[in-house]
Amino acid sequence: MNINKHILSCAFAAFIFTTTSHAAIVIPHPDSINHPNTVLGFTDINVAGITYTASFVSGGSFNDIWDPNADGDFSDSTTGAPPTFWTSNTNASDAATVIFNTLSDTFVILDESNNSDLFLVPFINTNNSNQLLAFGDTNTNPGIDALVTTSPLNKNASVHPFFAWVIFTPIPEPTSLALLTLTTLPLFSRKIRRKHIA
Ligand SMILES: [Ca+2]
Ligand SMILES: [Ca+2]
Repeated sequence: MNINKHILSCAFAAFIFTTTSHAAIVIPHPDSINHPNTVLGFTDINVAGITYTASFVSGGSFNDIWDPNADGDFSDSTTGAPPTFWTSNTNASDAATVIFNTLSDTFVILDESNNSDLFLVPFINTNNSNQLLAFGDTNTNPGIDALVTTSPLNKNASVHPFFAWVIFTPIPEPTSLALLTLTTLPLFSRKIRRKHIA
């Protein structure tokens, strides 16, 4: 093992042991009886006070999901937004840690035939706008895991189908839903009343 690798593995070990997080809830395979260890994603992932659902997308390039016309702008993103933790590697790391811990040695992602738990949570590479960085378990073997920062990846490079990109979607909190109802209902009733008068 060369010195760089050794320093790197020490850094990763420190990272793993100093990060704590709770496990997320598994989104199982639709036929979970025959595919008990295959997951489509997770829900109840809490990062910086917001709760998310995470879904996996197998293979393809970063640009296929977030920047199909490859102009560096996310306005054409298939998710309707930039990657959720694009500008916060702390939050990307926290989100990746929850996924990492929940996958443990138990689960594989999307398709058993891939027998892979390799996932990538992308975040900005400030040194090169054509490339990204990601947190993830970069060893496909479900029994061998290490949460690491990847080497820079080209945004337009297609990855193997056993690589899974992670898409996060915020889940509205019950309180914000209630607030939304409280603030929009009077508006609606005012509109209805006005209509009535007219
Ligand atoms: Ca674009
Ligand atoms: Ca692994």
